[in-house]
Amino acid sequence: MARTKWGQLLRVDPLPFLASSKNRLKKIQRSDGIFGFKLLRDKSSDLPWWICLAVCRSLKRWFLPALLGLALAAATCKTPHASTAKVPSQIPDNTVEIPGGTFAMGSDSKDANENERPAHPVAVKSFRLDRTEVTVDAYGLCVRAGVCSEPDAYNDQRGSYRTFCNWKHPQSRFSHPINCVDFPQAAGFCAWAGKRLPTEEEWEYAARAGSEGRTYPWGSDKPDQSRLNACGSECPANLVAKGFPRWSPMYETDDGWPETAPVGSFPAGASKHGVLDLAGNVWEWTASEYAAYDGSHAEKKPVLRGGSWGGGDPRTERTTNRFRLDPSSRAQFLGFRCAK
Ligand SMILES: [Ca+2]
Repeated sequence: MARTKWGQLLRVDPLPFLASSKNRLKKIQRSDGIFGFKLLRDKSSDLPWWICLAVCRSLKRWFLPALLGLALAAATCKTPHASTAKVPSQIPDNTVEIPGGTFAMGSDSKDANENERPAHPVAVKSFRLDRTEVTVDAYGLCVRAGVCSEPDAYNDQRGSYRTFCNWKHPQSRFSHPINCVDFPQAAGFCAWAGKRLPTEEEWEYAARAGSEGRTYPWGSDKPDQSRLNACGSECPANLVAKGFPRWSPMYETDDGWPETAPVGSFPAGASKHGVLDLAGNVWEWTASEYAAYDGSHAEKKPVLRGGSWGGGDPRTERTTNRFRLDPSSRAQFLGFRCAK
C-alpha cells in the first residue's frame, strides 16, 4: 500500500499508474477536506473499481471519509463504459432524424385499450431513431466485444422456445432482429453503440408521424402481408409443426415469414420518416416504465411497442398500443431498436 501526503488508504500510487496506462486520475477535494481521485477510465481498461477509492486526509476521521469515498468511487467509477465509450467502428449509423414537435399521445378511439386513454398532448424534442431493429449481426459484435451477454429463451421456456431465438441460428438469420433479449440486454447494447433506448413518447411520436396521428406507421390502411411481418397464413402451420398450439392469423395471406423477417423487409410499411418495422417483426423495448396516462397507477415494468411476428390481432399493431413486461423477460417476440 502506497503512502502519500494525503493519507494511508490509497491502494496505489497514482503517478506510476498514470505513466503506465491510458487512464487518467482527477484529484478531488471535497469541502470537508477529504481528498480522493476520480478515475477517468479508458474503455479498454479492466482495472478494478476499488483502485478509485478515495483517500482520507488522516486516520483520525477514517470511518466517515472511507464511507463517503466508497460511495464516490461506486458512483463515478463503476458507471457503464458506454457513457464515455467510442462508438464501435463496426456499427454503421443507420439512424434517421425525427424532428421534434407536439402531438396527441394515446387514443380515445373505440379500438383503444384502457391504458391508451386519455389522449393527451406531449412535446418531444428532436432525436434520431434507428431505421431498423437491431440485428443478430450487430448484437453479435457486442457479444464478441465482451460487453453484451448472449440472448436466450426465458427461464422455463428455454427448452421448448429456444428454437425461435435467432441467436441460435446466426448464419441463416444474421439480418433478422435479435430477439430473446431482456431489458438490460437491450439497454446495454444501445449504450455500447453510443445510443440509448427510445422513450415511449419518442417511439409513438415517430410511429404516428407526430401530429398526423397515424393509426399505423404507414397510415390508416389495415395491416396486411405487404405492410408488416405478423402472423399471416404462413404462421399457424409453422407453429403446429414445431409442436405448439395453432393460433388464428391476422390475415389470410402469406407474408413470407413464419417467424421473424430480415429487418427492413417491408418497405411499404415504413413510417413517414422511413423507419421500418415499427409494426410487426418483434416487440421493441423502450426506456420508459409503465404509467397509466390518467395517473392512477404505475409499475416498474418497461413498456414495449410495435407488435410482433406472432400477432394475430391487428389492434396490437396500432401505434398507440402499449405492452409492458418485467425487465427480466426474454421471449421470441421481444427485440429492440436504439435512439440517440
Ligand atoms: Ca409472418
